[in-house]
Amino acid sequence: DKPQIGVVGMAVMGKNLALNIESRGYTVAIYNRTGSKTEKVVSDHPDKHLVPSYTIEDFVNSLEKPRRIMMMVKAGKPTDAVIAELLPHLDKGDVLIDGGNTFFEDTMRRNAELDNSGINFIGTGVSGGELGALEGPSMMPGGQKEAYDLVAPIFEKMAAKAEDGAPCVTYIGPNGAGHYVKMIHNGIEYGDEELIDESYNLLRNMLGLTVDEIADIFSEWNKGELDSYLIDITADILTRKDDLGSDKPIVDLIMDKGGNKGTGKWSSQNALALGVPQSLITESVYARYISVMKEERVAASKVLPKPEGKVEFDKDEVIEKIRQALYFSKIMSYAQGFEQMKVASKHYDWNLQFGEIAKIWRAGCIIRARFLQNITDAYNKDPELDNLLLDDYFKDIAKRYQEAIRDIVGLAVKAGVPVPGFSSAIAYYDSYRSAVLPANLLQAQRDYFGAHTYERVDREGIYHYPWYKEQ
Ligand code: NBP
Repeated sequence: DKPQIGVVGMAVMGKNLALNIESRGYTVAIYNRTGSKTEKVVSDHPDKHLVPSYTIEDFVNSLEKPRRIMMMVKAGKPTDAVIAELLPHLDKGDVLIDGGNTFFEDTMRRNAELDNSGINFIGTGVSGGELGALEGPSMMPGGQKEAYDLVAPIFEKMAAKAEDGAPCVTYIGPNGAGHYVKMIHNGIEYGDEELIDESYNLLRNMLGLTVDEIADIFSEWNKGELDSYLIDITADILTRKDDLGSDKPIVDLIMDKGGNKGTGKWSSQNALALGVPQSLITESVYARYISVMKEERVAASKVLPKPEGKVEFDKDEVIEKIRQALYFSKIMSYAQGFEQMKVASKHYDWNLQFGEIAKIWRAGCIIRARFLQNITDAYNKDPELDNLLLDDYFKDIAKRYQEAIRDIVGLAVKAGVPVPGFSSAIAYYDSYRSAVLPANLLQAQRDYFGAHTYERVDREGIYHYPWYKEQ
């Protein structure tokens, strides 16, 4: 049998995806620029239906037609380099798939360029890390629909399965839609992590709990509406001790400098470009940036005073309020993420299906969580929903938990524990539910110094006030 699909790139993701596809009953062609990696994959897995090639030409020729080739190489220039090498050997109707963490505008460009040569191009988000790639990731494919139909049977088999058995993959939309949705997924992931980290910080530094006690709290929270992969791994992380010998919790020995690979920043930049409020992801990116300024923070901690006086509270009550504040903020974060996708869908003409997107995030990916089902339900009830907050389930949570987040943000500010995520969540909520905002004064200021004009609430038209005329 000729291989039904080929994978280019035998680093951890490509190797694991190839093994995953093979495990679903396919023969998989594999290729890597550095041949020794291909050799190693084959020698480590002698019983698998893997067909190695050591030149691009042999690799392409080994495949069943129309060819299906999945690239799992470093995003950016390497992806263009691999496409340029493959192109002379491909035929019209072949399907090229990019599973890297590619910037969606690159995917839009490549899709258009390849379309001119008659080559189909699918840009797919793949979430779930190394293990997800091997056992079943959540996949977000975008490109020509007819090309997706050619890979759908394989994708549906290789993807994670949700509790109801549904595969965590669906056609997202044309050209860059899949990579766009993956970018927002990653941005939302930044938000989830920031909110969990703020909760941990409050439990640790405002309540003074031990790491073990906090581990138990997260385990407990994971049994309820916060049930999610990230809460689960957080509870696990907090139980782990130093692997280099001391009996300290490993979390206390890890340097507090947050890394990033840019997808959160892309989400924020895109939100700014589209004019969408995206404060949760943006604050999460900033939180990582300020964390990296470790030396400056250490120096500042010695000269800038913290709040004076002690914050009084009932411990158990505050723990429950932090839980509510976390869930409330998470909802604001997803409301913003889906809002951004709604605006993007119109802007790029993608016709995104939000219920389907929430559905394929229920398993396999890093942000998998019980409450994604509530998002799917909300969009099933009303596909045109303006904002998640207007759905009955989310409206009810906001109603019941808003007091808790107000209390927690107040306490945190008093205690001097930074909560940029929680603060921006309640600020977004209060802005969104305000019939009147002070932008009336803003418009007056803009008109005063720049004659930028304004509209009036009591009559139609565009106005300019005679600011410089004596009254
Ligand atoms: P890397 O992102 O580290 O990329 C290494 C691969 O790219 C190797 O196969 C390497 O070949 C190949 N490559 C490079 Br670098 N430059 C090349 C070039 N000019 N021509 C041909 N091949 C080239 O691998 P990874 O961590 O497995 O990730 C693969 C993709 O999946 C990335 O886009 C990543 O962002 C994405 N992703 C990763 C995760 C994760 O959890 N790691 C999750 C989801 C998505 P060589 O062996 O010859 O150097």
